[in-house]
Amino acid sequence: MTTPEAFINPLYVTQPLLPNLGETYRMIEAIWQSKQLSNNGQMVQQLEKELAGFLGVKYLSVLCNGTAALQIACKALDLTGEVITTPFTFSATTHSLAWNNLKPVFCDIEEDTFNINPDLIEALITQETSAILPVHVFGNPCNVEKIQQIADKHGLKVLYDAAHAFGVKLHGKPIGTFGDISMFSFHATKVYHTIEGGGLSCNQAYLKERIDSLRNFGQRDDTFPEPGTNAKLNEVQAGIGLLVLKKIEDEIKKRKKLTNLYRQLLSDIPGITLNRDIAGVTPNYSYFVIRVEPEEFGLNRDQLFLKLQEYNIISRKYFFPLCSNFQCYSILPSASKSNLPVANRVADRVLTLPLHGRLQDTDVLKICEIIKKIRQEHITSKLTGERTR
Ligand code: T4K
Repeated sequence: MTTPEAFINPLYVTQPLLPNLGETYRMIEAIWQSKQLSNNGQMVQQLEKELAGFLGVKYLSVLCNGTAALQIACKALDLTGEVITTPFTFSATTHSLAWNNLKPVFCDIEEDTFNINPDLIEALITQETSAILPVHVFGNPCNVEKIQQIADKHGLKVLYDAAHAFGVKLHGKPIGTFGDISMFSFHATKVYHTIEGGGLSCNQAYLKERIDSLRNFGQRDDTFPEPGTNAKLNEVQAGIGLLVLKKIEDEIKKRKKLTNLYRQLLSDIPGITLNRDIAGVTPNYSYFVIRVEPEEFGLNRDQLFLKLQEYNIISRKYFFPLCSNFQCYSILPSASKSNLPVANRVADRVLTLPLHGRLQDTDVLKICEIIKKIRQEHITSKLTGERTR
């Protein structure tokens, strides 16, 4: 085996897709000339139009970030009481409920998709339940059909956290068309971004109107029928979003190629399992996630994470710790480890490796060689230790 050296510069889990600087300058110049910097200007309106087209959704509102978007979606849907959700997600999903005085009720996840397990949802429904908040984790669509059947049967709303699922389709149907509202994150770490930003898609005009009013202080013309907040996206970020959108298809193509290379090179390592394309899904290759089984691999996920850092490979433990194990939620009855065995097992084993369009094939080759080398060295040192004992 070759002995790969550490990367000279850190290899991050992601790097933002950057628009051409000349084009960015011209975009900013146009905004300067218009002197409209915020409050639903030209750029925001154009971005909403183009994104709705790209995402194939009927209505789309852009907001200042995905977290504020989720918080506003809870209000727009008049959610009350309890909301059934997944613990295997970024903190923002659960926090958005708590910030609306809603009680998160954690449901365990599926072993293969890491998404909420629809077979376990009904048992968690009470008189207080108003909605289900599933997450399309790493861009893999949830079982939307089953979730909708449950929601319809019990009169519940469905709010999807589609933060990772920009451009994903299921059997040709755009991901943002399922449920009552879907939230997309346009953060710099996402496959598509507006530096910071978020989007809410929905199929009904009254919801779009309510979202647009809630993000703008609750104002409708000169009236204030309800209290809102300020969650608007500004013109410069919307302009960046328009430029990034031009590059998104090429970015996804590059990520697909790198993902396939990773899969090819990591497929035969004992104890490493990989995420696969799911039948009927048009993926966006937003993350490359491996699952480390310590008994077979030799090292556990945390050991591998630290070893990779020695080689300047900065992976991420998405999503560890589980939201249900946060100090602020662990007291909830649904947060108990016995209620969430799969989520707890998965959170201890997953690792997200670098994936973005500027990564080279040679980088992926080297990362995979390093993972193999780390395992080999561990096995060799263990054997040597046993022999000398
Ligand atoms: N729901 C879900 C399921 C989510 O995953 C998220 C966000 C949300 C809701 C909320 O959406 P937003 O309110 O954020 O729109 C990151 C992001 O901050 C967060 O947006 C994201 N999920 C989460 C999964 O990941 P960190 O703490 O991992 O970010 P950070 O700063 O460590 O970035 C990771 C790597 O990316 C860095 O090592 C370097 C690189 N990077 C990052 C930034 C910000 C860059 O190269 N340039 C940059 O500008 O949370």
